[in-house]
Amino acid sequence: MATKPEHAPILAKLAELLRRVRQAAALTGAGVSHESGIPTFRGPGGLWRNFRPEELATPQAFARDPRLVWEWYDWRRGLISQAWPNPGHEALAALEGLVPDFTLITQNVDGLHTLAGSRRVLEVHGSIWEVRCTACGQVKADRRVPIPIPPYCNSCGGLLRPNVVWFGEGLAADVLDAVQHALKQAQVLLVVGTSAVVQPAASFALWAKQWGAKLAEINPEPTPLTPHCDFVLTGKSGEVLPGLAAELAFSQAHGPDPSKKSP
Ligand code: BV8
Ligand code: ZN
Repeated sequence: MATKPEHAPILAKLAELLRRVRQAAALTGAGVSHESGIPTFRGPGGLWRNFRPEELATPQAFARDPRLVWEWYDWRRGLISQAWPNPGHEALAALEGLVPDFTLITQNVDGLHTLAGSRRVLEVHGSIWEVRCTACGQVKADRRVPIPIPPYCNSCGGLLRPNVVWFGEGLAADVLDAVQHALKQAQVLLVVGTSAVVQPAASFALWAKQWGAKLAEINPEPTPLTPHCDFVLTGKSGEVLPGLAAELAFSQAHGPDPSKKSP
């Protein structure tokens, strides 16, 4: 997918900045998996049986009806098991190899960044491919599709839950520490495919900015973060990010491309 003409000067400037920095990070949301066929939370197709995620991804919903919540997660696990990383995931994995110190912070639980080859990934909302026993607390990888509904712990017989962070639940303290460390170091933060409404992840970009990072947003739509961003690339991550990775690789190999000198 060729770079949109209006993006070329912005990509050139952003690549030039990334060429000069040691530390950078990316914060991704459901939008980066959209081109892999996984519905976003708030976009069209994001609903399941007319439930909103905020109604199902909660401890209360699980306590009230664990079978219903597991049917939703089983449906999503089935979708994700058929999905492949898209060029946006692959470009972010490439950026990890191009920027000396690159951390990928994701709100997504689908595991596609790791599948695309990203190694330094912080899954701030957990993983849909892990289960946690509500009785003994044991966490295990579980890729059964379909999964028994509801599934029980084979150590203690307790009811298993998805090992994700639900609304009203806190993020894991160690993950939050690692996020803050990465954001304090980052000289550039790419914000990709997130509507920036869910807290505390929606505040990560503003923390990074306060700590001196330049912000670059990649999203087909404006978000509450857009006015705070130094670079705004309006488009799909699977179409924009490969151009950024290519531009950075080129400028690292040859120095900035004089034909693309930004005005
Ligand atoms: C917490 C894991 C306190 C599960 C998720 C009232 C009651 C209770 C809580 C609250 C409340 N008001 C506020 C809160 C806090 C709440 C919150 O923020 N609510 C929102 C709705 C206002 N937050 C919490 O509850 C958090 N915890 O506050 O706990 C606490 C603190 C300490 C100790 C104890 C308790 C926990 C939030 C985590 C919830 N879990 N996911 C699962 O996945 O099943 S959230 C889930 O939704 C995702 O993980 C993600 O984070 C979020 C969706 O956001 P996005 O990823 O941005 O996706 P979205 O669909 O919104 O947007 C997609 C974007 O992509 C769009 O902008 C679109 O334009 C763009 N796009 C589309 N296509 C593309 C694209 N971009 C690029 N390329 C494309 N091709
Ligand atoms: Zn158990």
